[in-house]
Amino acid sequence: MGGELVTALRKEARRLGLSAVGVASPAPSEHLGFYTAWLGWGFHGEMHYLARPDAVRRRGGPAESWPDVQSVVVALHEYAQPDPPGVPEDPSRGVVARYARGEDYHDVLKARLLDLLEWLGREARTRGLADRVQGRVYVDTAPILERELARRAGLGWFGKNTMLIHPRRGSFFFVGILLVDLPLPPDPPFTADRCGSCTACLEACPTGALLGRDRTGAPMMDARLCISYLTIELKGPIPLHLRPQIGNRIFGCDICQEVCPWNRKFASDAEEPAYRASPGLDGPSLLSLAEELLGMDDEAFGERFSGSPVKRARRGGLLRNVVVALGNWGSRQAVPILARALEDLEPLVRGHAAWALGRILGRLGVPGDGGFEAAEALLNRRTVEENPWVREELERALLGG
Ligand code: B12
Ligand code: SF4
Ligand code: SF4
Repeated sequence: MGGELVTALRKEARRLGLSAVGVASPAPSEHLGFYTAWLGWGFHGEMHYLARPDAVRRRGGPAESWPDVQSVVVALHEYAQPDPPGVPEDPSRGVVARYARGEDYHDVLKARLLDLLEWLGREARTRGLADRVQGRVYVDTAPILERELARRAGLGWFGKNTMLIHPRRGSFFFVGILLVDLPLPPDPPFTADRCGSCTACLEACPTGALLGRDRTGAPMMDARLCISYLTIELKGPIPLHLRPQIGNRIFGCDICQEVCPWNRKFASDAEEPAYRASPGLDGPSLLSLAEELLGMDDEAFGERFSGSPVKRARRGGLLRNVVVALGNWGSRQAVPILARALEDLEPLVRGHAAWALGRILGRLGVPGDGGFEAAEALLNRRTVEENPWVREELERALLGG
């Protein structure tokens, strides 16, 4: 009986636009030990919310979040889309990771899961299985090991890039969790490792964030090195040696997914219109975006990016990333806008602008085309700059980066 309901549930999920659904038992986590070891190595960097004791405890299993849970419904929602022509090859344009080009997935997927919960309640009543079904919906909104549950629900394996990979869909999807107080027959867990001898993601990662599998088979990442962390989660300065590696990625990173043969073979453009790129996030010109951001205060930024994942970086963080990308472009055309960024109210922006001008100076030399203007902007700022970290960046930049 429950089996028929799950078949109907999958059909309804497809009708709602979800890509795949699986059911898992709410048993305690098998990966919590790995998770706490990962925290112990410090690989989470400044994502302190991951290490809060209450949040670690709740990762011990879905019942820690909601004691009434009897089954876990895991849904995948695809967001794949092609890069716009010319991107990422053109260094004068910024790359926003696919997941962040459209509307915020937290809202989109949560709404679909609430619809699914309502449907499940109606259906269980009609079939005489329960008078009502209660549930909880989480999309990255509670301390739950979402990917472990997805694997347990039979939806895929952990690739060496640490992504959950579905054998016929690749990995460009979000994971959403619906806990229900209705017993449903669980799907068999996905036990195979389909990466085989492939190491494409490990080789392609520009910062060496992917460390391969440990003895137990768990793929490991030092998140402090991941461009996604550096451009979204890190609120302070980006470590010097990692800035060049970021290239023109201004929000998130998809490289270890782009090179994965499972995405090359199976990822297809998302059906969900809400995930399509919104204007300005589809390979924007770095110069125009920097211009736009420099002309905004925090409030205007919040309005401009309302409903977009990009809002998470805040104005200063996004501008920091754009300024780093301008330095990596290294063109004299970037000098005037970087000279403006050197006067920004936020020290975070001024310090990275100094670095970017230093890179251009180092490349072109003082007498070079644009080199003189870069040196002049740095020297002018040095006479008035009071922030010790920005002063340090200025001194280094004047020595040519
Ligand atoms: C923190 C976080 C990040 C961090 C750290 C990422 C990481 N790999 O740990 C940063 C900021 C770097 C990040 C980046 C991205 N993220 Co993120 N992130 C999260 C978040 C909030 C928590 C993940 C976490 O706890 N990591 C810590 C590790 C230790 O736990 P884990 O990844 O869940 O699983 C580990 C164990 O299960 C273990 N394991 C696997 N097999 C086995 C076997 C055994 C025997 C054992 C013991 C252990 C074990 O290995 C896994 C990886 O190390 C989740 C949402 C959530 N609540 O789960 C989203 C989530 C993982 N992110 C997601 C996405 C989309 C991204 C990005 C693609 C965004 C982008 N384009 O920039 C990148 C991808 C980078 C990458 N290669 O991982 C999706 C992933 C969907 C998928 N297909 O896998 C999630 C699930 C969000 C969602 N709800 O859809 N993210
Ligand atoms: S998202 Fe980018 S930086 Fe992070 S592990 Fe993958 S390739 Fe490396
Ligand atoms: S690129 Fe290769 S090793 Fe990396 S996740 Fe994909 S199949 Fe696995």
